[in-house]
Amino acid sequence: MKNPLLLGCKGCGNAIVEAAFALAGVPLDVEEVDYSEASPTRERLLAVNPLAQVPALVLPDGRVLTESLAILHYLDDLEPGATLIPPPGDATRAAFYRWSVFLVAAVYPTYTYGDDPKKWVANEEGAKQLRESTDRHRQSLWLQIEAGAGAPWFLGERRSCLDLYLAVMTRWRPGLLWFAKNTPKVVAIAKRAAALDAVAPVMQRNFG
Ligand SMILES: N[C@@H](CCC(=O)N[C@@H](CS)C(=O)NCC(=O)O)C(=O)O
Repeated sequence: MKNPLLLGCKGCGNAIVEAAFALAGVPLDVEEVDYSEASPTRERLLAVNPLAQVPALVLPDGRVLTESLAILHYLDDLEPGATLIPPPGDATRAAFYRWSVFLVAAVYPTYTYGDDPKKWVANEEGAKQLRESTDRHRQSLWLQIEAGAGAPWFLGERRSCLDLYLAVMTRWRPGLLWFAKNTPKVVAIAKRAAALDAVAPVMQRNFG
């Protein structure tokens, strides 16, 4: 195996990683897997990532990297010129730390527990409540992100992989209409990032 291999599914968080590799100009192979319980490719995903989540990256030497932000840090080490992460000493680095972890540690779990809520609670009523409460909580998180957003990129003049998270995550619940109405700064950044030459084909493949 010559290139890193990314396990992912269409429209999932692996699109953030794919976009970052494209921006960095690092070749990447992609393998489609489906994390759902009944899927024939779930065993394959579990063998790579026991958490059964995508993205999961297999490096050419066999090492495995999971967690989107960890993969982006790895890629930034490989290609610091790709402007994924503000370099040490940059004034935006503290904001990058804050909001990158906010996206993966606050926003992402609302999907983990809300996408298939039956996994986590005893009955249908509980599942309905968990779906509603995680959907509601996510909206309040996005309003905080909107309040922290700069222009033309999230960090202001400096582009970063935060913009890629926004490009992909605004395609998920609560949906583009909600984002357009409630988080116009986030949407402007997301659109700008999705239109980058390297990123547009990734968006097309995942959401087209
Ligand atoms: N913290 C992880 C979250 C990854 C994640 O939740 N991915 C979703 C797809 S977008 C997934 O695999 N969901 C299936 C599950 O959680 O069981 C990351 O940042 O990579």
